[in-house]
Amino acid sequence: MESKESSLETSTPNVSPSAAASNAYALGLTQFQGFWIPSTRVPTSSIISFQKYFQALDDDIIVASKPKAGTTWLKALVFTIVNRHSYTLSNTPLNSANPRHLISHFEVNIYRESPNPDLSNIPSPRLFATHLPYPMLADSIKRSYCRIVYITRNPFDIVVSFWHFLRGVHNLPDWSVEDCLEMFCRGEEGYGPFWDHALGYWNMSLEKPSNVLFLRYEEMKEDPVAQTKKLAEFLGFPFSMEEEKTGVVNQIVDFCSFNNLKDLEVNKTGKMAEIILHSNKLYFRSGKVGDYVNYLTPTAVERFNNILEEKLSGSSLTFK
Ligand code: PAP
Repeated sequence: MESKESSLETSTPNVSPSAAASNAYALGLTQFQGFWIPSTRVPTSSIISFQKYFQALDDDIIVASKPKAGTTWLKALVFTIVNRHSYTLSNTPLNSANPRHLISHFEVNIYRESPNPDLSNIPSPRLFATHLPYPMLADSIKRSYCRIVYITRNPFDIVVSFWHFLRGVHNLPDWSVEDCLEMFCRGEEGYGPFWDHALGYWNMSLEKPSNVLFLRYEEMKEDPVAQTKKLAEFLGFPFSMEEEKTGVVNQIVDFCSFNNLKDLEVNKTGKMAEIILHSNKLYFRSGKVGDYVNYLTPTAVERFNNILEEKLSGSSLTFK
């Protein structure tokens, strides 16, 4: 499905940096069903419509994430794995469309554009995405056997990635990375708190491992071939021995890599108009693990780390 998505999930077109530093409402966030929703971009009415009308099919595939956790990468991989018998890497739509245009978000695109869209003509398996936390998913998803792939990332890198993104989209020269981190410490960022978002999917991945796969950006960076094989297996599109022998997995990994995607013309110069116009290239900044050390002081890291430890205590979920 073609979408007109931008992925500015936590902002309004007129963010006030000083107010934003101290007040989630100034960032256009609304507390809804226990999470902070960027309601100027994602009206709560579209979430309610999604919850009310979406009818999951057992072979649906849903890419779930918090913004800046690796959504673009995971969408590229899922799309390529599932469609590899329909498209070669030379003629895949990914050569001319940013991954976020190929897998639409329930809340950002589909149910914002229409309260009860007809999704019955989408070829199977239908691919969807969401930034919503697990508790906010439509009940039909929770009752079905559809597959959810969740990606998370070291939250410090998410903070830095998000801060860069927001500054790139808006003119926010005075909005510091410390202000951004403060938001995350309070759990008042879009779709936050971070810990509750991650815990929801983590717990479901333990409870229903054949329906929820929990991936980490860092592990994908460390061994993308193994993680891509695991992903394909989970999605029900495992690689054959023949494909492994002929290097198909490596080719897909290389195609979906940061360096390849960022150099595609569509991602270098393409733009996306939604509430405001912004460039596809904002989704490809540095693609590194641990870049936060260049932006956050050890004291700031320790402060957020202590909060995370407390919030995640009692669970088996940890972040290095
Ligand atoms: P979104 O949820 O708003 O769509 P998302 O794709 O999750 O954003 O995050 C963008 C981050 O993923 C950027 O991280 P950075 O700011 O730390 O650099 C971006 O560079 C990174 N990214 C995008 N594509 C890839 C890829 N193919 N491989 C690895 N990282 C990627």
